[in-house]
Amino acid sequence: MATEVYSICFMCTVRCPIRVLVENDDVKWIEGNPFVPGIEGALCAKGSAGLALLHDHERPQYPMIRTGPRGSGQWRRATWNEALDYAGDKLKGIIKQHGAQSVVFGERTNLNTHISKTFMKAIGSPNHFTHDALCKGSVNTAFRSLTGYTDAQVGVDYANTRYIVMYGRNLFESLEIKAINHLLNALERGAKLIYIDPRVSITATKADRYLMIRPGADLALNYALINIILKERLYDAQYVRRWVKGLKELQAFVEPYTPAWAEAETGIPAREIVTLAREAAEAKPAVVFHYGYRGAHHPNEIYFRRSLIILNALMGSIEAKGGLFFKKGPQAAGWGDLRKYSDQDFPKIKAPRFDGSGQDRFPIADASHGNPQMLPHAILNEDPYPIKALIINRFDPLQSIPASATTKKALDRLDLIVTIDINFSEIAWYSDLILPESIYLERADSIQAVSGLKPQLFIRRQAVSPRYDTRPAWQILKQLAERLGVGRYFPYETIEDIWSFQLRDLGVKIEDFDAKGFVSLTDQALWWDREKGLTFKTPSGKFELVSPLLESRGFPSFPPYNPAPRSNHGTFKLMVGRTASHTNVSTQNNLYLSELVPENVLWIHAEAANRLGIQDGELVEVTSLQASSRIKAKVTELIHPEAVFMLHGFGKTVPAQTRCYHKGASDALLQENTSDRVGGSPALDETLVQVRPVQ
Ligand SMILES: Nc1nc2c(c(=O)[nH]1)N[C@H]1C(S)=C(S)[C@@H](COP(=O)(O)OP(=O)(O)OC[C@H]3O[C@@H](n4cnc5c(=O)[nH]c(N)nc54)[C@H](O)[C@@H]3O)O[C@H]1N2
Ligand SMILES: Nc1nc2c(c(=O)[nH]1)N[C@H]1C(S)=C(S)[C@@H](COP(=O)(O)OP(=O)(O)OC[C@H]3O[C@@H](n4cnc5c(=O)[nH]c(N)nc54)[C@H](O)[C@@H]3O)O[C@H]1N2
Ligand code: SF4
Ligand SMILES: [Mo]
Repeated sequence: MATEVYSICFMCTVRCPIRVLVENDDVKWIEGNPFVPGIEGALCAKGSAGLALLHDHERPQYPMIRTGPRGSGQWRRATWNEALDYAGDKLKGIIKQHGAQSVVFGERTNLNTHISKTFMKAIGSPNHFTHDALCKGSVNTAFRSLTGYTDAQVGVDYANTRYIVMYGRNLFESLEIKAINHLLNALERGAKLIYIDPRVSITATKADRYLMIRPGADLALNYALINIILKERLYDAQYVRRWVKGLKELQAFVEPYTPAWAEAETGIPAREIVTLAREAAEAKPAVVFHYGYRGAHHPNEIYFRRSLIILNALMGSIEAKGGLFFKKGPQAAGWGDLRKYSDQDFPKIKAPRFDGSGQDRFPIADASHGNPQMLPHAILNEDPYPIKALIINRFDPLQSIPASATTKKALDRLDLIVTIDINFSEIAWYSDLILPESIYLERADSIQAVSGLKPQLFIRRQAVSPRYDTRPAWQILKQLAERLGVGRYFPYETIEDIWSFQLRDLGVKIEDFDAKGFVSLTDQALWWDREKGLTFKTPSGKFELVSPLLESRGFPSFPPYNPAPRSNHGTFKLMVGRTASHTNVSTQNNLYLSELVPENVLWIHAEAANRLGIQDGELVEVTSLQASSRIKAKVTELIHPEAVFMLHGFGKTVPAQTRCYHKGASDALLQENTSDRVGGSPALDETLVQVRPVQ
């Protein structure tokens, strides 16, 4: 008999609600949860490929202890007890000799992050980091500097927008299903989409207007847009008067940045810039200047992201239907809050963080996430102190931190690397111990509260039993904590214990999820009153153009524009991005997805290719100051002549992943590890490379 299990997809981080058809403890079918507005049965290619992941024998099947040199692929099978004892003993020795701060835990934020944080607080180390800075740290800081909220507390009302401008937010490839469905509906109703990118992405092909911009010059475009909007009084005067502080300063600052000036910097004709400003203003306040998702492109990222958020404020679109909104949580809908284990009382930690997050190095970055790109530096230079052990969960520092040759050198200095993963990732293969997690279809996880206009709760229920000798991370971490003498902070045995702990103050029962797999906490979209009810969390309670957060740490709110470095004939800016058929660095070995997109290629402009004697489909060598790699060329007119582009996540070196082994090139190997020191993100699209044909 087939049963239906409502759960949450985890083929990528978007976590769409799903319905799984199960028969004889096997998954027969996966589809989007039909009851969730915006999902209504939809699933992307990656979501469907969860079936291939479940049955993949090329994933770790039991705990493994390294027997040969790191990365040699020599392992022995261990029992869970043996593996956990091994990690526990090593960690105890390291903590005793070097202090708890010498242990770093890195993960991609997930439903159990409150449990990972509990683990680190319990052992007394300040060094838990998430991927956030590598993804959107500068967007986070930009939002905090203007509104007091993080980017995670803000959303886009795609469904009702009338005019949306996206700068390299390649939504139709770098997917969020709900957002796409809502936007497609809005476009059908006549909304306009303007897309700006040095490369003609799939989203460009869906746009009403596409503007090819010189790489790294978006801030110049935005300063010119602000210039015109202020000069022609195209802004929402009532909203701005009521909520925006510092307009005079902004006006004086943008004075020299005219559309004619921006044309020279961006390559976008001045009249196009003026048209964009006027069209957007006509649709206000149902306008979105999309603030982006991966905001890790250039060293001035925070100022670019600030300029986007400022454009929304000028349009009066913050907390406006069809614009941006502040996400409302369970409490805003009259319920209690979801509890977290990480809110227990822990002994105070005195040591500073390893990465300088919220301290000297990145004074205003979000220290609750940290700055993982500092890991290699901190280990290699023992700055600020020795780091000896790394625990990794659902994150791959060897592909997700730029300049991976340096990362590898740093890893060589560690006494212990433990990886919790579902794949033989680059980091798993380079570890001393692999603790394999059960995949999302084989496990249940902590309940998820999704804030928004209509806050909801979702639950990942286990669809089938684990195919192999694997465990959920919440269990692994508790069992490791027990070996370190801090098991008391993990007062649960089963997932039901975790759920009832989480739900205790909320007013929702676990049975409430049964019918549809989720709980809606309100029927009404929750908007704040635009005249009286906006609550910006800034010192003045307003949208602050001149930012105390920035200025108190010596950073200007409006630094003069620095031209984007011009690549000359010999070099190109290396841009990176995603495809609809893969998730960052996770799915390249998936049976179905590796068939759809087996390798990455290097987009290069036809004129440049011609000059260099490069033919379409031929192997080329790409060289940066960090490394050289070989990859096939895709010769095209659809990219700016100063840039080349490759997909992120290829160039794998783990022989156990036979389907993607040595396919394409790794962007992380080529990239420089330089950062936006104000906003906190690495500059992943800033590396200059040379390209030559392989003879
Ligand atoms: N060079 C370069 N670096 C980048 C980027 C880039 O474009 N280029 N992009 C940045 C961005 S935007 C982001 S968000 C980060 C993402 O960085 P990562 O988090 O490293 O990337 P992911 O592919 O999301 O996931 C990484 C690991 O999680 C494992 N995994 C997947 N599912 C599970 C699970 O259920 N349990 C466990 N334990 N592990 C699982 C995968 O096998 C994989 O090894 O990278 C950033 N770094
Ligand atoms: N299918 C799929 N969907 C995903 C993911 C995935 O791995 N696969 N990952 C998720 C994650 S973690 C993230 S962060 C998001 C990322 O989603 P997006 O932020 O949309 O990012 P990317 O796919 O990295 O695309 C970056 C785009 O920026 C362009 N670009 C590069 N330099 C510049 C520039 O100077 N100016 C402008 N205007 N554009 C530039 C590139 O050409 C590329 O098209 O996607 C999410 N969704
Ligand atoms: S976007 Fe696709 S892969 Fe990501 S959670 Fe949704 S269905 Fe799964
Ligand atoms: Mo990301």
